[in-house]
Amino acid sequence: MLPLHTHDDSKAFTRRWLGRPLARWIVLGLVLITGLWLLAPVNLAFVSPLQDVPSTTTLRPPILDESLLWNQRAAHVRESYLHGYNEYLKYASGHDEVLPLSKGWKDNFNGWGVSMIDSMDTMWIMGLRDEFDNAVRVASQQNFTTVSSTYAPFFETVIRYLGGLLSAHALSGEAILLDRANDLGNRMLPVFDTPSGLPRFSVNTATGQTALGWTGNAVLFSEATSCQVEYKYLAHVTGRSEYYDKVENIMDKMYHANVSDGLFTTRWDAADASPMNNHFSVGASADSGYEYLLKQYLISGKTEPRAKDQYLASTNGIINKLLYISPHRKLLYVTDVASGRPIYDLQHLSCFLPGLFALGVHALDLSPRDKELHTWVAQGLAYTCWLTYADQATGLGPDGVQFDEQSRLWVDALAEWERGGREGGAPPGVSEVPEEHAADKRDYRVSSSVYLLRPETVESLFLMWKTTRDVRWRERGWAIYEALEKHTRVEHGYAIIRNVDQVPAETSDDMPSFFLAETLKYLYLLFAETDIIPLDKWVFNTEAHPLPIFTWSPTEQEQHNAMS
Ligand code: DMJ
Repeated sequence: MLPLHTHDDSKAFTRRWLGRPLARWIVLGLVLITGLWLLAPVNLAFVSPLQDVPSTTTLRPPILDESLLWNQRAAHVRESYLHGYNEYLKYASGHDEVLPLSKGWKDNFNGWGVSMIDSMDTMWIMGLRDEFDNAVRVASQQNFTTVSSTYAPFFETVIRYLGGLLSAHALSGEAILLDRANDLGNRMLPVFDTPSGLPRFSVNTATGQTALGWTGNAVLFSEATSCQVEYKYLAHVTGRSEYYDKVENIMDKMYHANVSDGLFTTRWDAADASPMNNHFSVGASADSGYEYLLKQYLISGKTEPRAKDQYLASTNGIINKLLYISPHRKLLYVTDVASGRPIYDLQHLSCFLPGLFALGVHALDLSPRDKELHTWVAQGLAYTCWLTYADQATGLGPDGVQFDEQSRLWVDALAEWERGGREGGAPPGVSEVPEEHAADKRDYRVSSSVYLLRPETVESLFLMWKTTRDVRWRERGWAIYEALEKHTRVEHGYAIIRNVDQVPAETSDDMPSFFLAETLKYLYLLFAETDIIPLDKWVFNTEAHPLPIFTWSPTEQEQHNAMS
């Protein structure tokens, strides 16, 4: 048997080796290679910050198998989904949402189990087949009728339930899910029985009676124009043109409305489809209306040119009228404008917009000028939305911020930069400034400090990553995921927090269904290495439910053209 080396033995062994000329050359060579490797730019980033490596991007040692790392990260998100969903099943099964602190439940969306139906496609995408099969069994028993005097809110029921069922059907092929979607879509049709065809706020799905909501006779732009993707897909798969006619009539009214700059006010009169106020926004009351212009064009296999033309006109209006740049940090943001005056706010809800612009650049054949502009908007806005997270003590983003009134219209700053010969490389609002932890140096104050587990920023990060392949968007998503785990995960699910700039975070007793349906789905898809939902084959509804792109048959197209 060979004797084991002692400490002294090994010293003598080393001396003997280095005494040989060949060994000396080998050692020298290895030292040289290591030295060169350490000086490589990728490694320098860990020693001294390079200018083009923003401090807000998580730096970590390079790893050999990037794919493995990202798939592991996706697996973490799947575990998070299971934690949230299992706690929902344990304490709120059959109800809409779990109350994660008190182990209670609430029925805020008709009591049909929205957390389950809203996230069936998440289960499918994550490969959770047992959970999915159980959900199909439950959904197949659901008759989607409201009890006597209650009304289903049309917009929320469409985006969460109808969108959820259709997507789960499209992904899995389960016929019963289409049957249930068709039944629900049909039960909601009475909402369109208004003089203009703009939908009423809610409907009793047992009796067909409809009701006004908190806005009275006014219909919100987002609520009137965020049912088209779902109903048109339903028309396509069932062959029922009535579904198409009802929702295209609304678009027809909007295409012919007397609006300036391609922008739609937030309130519309159900009597004659005329604008009722002078408030413009891409946030609350408007958001998905703009989103669905592009998405109707894409889901119809680019066979609805009116939707694309309106998208281009509207994005032009957004660029010219709603984009502002902050005075010191030069942050690009999108504000509401009321009676011609900017409000200087940025809502979390508006942070879907950079992702929409990125999708437009990716999917449309834009003119060179539009391509350049839309790319800048996507980058600048996505970065600002991310910074509103990175600036805070928790690393999570507030529901609303109020910018400094010294902000300027972005197009003015842009024109100045172009007149000056495009000095400095990046246009104003597009360079990436560092995060800022001092509240008085941010160029904005937090106006709504809660984080409601909303998806819009991670949705945009997902689309930025998919359309640019710039890994920094992915890394930022990971930083948000880590913050979510640290500050919102509780024993019985995930809980919204009261103040994003306060650590330890104080949680509140709510876990909205869109956390399972959207936030975790977008994070999972951002990290998963496989392109599970390719953007040229699927279109996400505004609740993150992917629906397949289709084309209208020539006869259908003829019928549609006759309508327009
Ligand atoms: C979701 O229900 C949808 O994304 C909707 O379009 C806007 N608001 C919530 C999430 O914040």
